[in-house]
Amino acid sequence: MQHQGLKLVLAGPVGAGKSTSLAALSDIAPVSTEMPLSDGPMGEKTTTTVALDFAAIVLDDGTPLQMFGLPGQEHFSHMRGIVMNGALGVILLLRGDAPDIAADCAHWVSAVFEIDPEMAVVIGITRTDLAADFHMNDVRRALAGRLPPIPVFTIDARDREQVTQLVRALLLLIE
Ligand SMILES: Nc1nc2c(ncn2[C@@H]2O[C@H](COP(=O)(O)OP(=O)(O)OP(=O)(O)O)[C@@H](O)[C@H]2O)c(=O)[nH]1
Ligand SMILES: [Mg+2]
Repeated sequence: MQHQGLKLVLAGPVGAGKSTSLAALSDIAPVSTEMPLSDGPMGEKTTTTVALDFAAIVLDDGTPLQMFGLPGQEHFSHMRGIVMNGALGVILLLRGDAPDIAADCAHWVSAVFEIDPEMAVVIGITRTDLAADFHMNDVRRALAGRLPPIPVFTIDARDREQVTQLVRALLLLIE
């Protein structure tokens, strides 16, 4: 599978922008499993991923990647190990406008390392433009003492350049 590209996974809670960032990266529409949100729309977001997203991507420098997005809902947590199997790295997306980003961060970092304690991870905080009081320190505190340190960036999941930078940061950890 290596010649088809390194396998990377997008993880994180509902609405963090996993499907959005994969669509931003990919020239063709990713394979997706979107279903209507059963509790009704969350703002502009009307659907949620129920199994996985997938896109084969070639970065501008020619690097081929296989990228998978996880479902954020806890209901589908059994998909995480299946989708992460064979992955070399995880991009953890967190909502900057969440009520308790430190708790989200701690929860998702544990969920990823529970599946693979050696996994390379970078964090992207999305939706900070919508967050009245987002503080990077809340995230740093949730990660305090963790070795190796996990790089953290703020990104807009709709912006291809910003998502690409996050992918490159992850590839640097893997190399
Ligand atoms: N304003 C703003 N909106 C953003 C930003 N990043 C992502 N979004 C929006 O946030 C929503 C993210 O939704 P999805 O991409 O479906 O989220 P997901 O992580 O795939 O969620 P599940 O599949 O339900 O787990 C979309 O409506 C995006 O347009 C940002 O930086 N700013
Ligand atoms: Mg999704």
